[in-house]
Amino acid sequence: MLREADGYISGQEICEKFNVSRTAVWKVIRRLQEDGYEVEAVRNKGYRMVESPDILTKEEVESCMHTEWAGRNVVCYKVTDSTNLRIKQMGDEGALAGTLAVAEEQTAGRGRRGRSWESPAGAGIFMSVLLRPKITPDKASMLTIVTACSTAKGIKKYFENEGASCPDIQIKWPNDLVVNGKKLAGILTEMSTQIDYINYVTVGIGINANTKKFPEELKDHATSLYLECGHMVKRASVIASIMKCFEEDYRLFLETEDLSGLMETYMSMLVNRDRDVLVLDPSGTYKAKALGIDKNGELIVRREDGTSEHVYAGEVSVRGVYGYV
Ligand code: BT5
Repeated sequence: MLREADGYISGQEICEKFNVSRTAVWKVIRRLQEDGYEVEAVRNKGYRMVESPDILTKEEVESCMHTEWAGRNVVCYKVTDSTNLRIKQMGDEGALAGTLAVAEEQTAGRGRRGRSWESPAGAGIFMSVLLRPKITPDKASMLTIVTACSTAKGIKKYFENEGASCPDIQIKWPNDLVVNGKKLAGILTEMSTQIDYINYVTVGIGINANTKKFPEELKDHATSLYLECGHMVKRASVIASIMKCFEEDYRLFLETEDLSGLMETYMSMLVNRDRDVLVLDPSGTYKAKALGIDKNGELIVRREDGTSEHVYAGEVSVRGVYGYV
């Protein structure tokens, strides 16, 4: 109510809405203040929320969320091993599609193919969402592309709503968001399947939001929203903005079960487009020009002999000829 109110909201109104006493309202206001919310209390006017802190509690994240189903049921952890593992467990236990796990810190943050994701306390966004798409398992890898698209758009929308200018976010196929050639975010899509049936999909998103410093081995290749724009972001609002874009992009994806509705946006952000890349194919690395993606999310490259290939993210990675992008 405080967040949605335009100005002051009277204690009486809150009491009536929740059918509680004035003292109960005051106690909750005091707790919010202890959590870092700046709530002004003025006699004869009521309460007004002046500022909310950058914390990731269930209440904070849910009160920012404006979606229909994605991220409506939020589970927050101060510390957990990996939000992807938490969502997998909830997926096995029958949780609803859209359930979102968010952590302030991960002790075993995971990247693709056994790599790890640096997840220190307090500054990053580490979240995973549970999906139950009625598609065949071979189509699930496209969800990484869908999510990369929504994450980039969601971050841009967040800055737009704040009236601030957004760093130039690009996508390195398939799953990295980059700014100025450095990695800002990564996506990890995992699934539980039968032979021809998806039980559920876990989409994990890691974003360096307010990170000020990276460990030695990452500092040349990693960046954060804070480092790029010079001020802190409200992580709960960023999460809500991404979920809003995701809900729309996911709907578009399910309509055609391919990326035809999203390709144009994805390609407009594709950092590799029209660039020379090294294709790290298990049968040998080769140099090619990246042309774009097809509607299945494969990268179309032109080899030096003029032939084109569609490369699949599950099998190959690409690097810039001179470095990471
Ligand atoms: C990814 O893997 O980029 C997927 C990252 C997904 C992380 C999220 S956080 C929420 C959810 N729960 C999880 O446990 N995971 C997901 P990949 O493309 O394999 O990239 C991993 C590589 O990125 C590492 O080997 C490092 O080189 C680099 N890296 C690790 N931490 C990083 C960070 N915080 N920022 C930038 N680069 C990082």
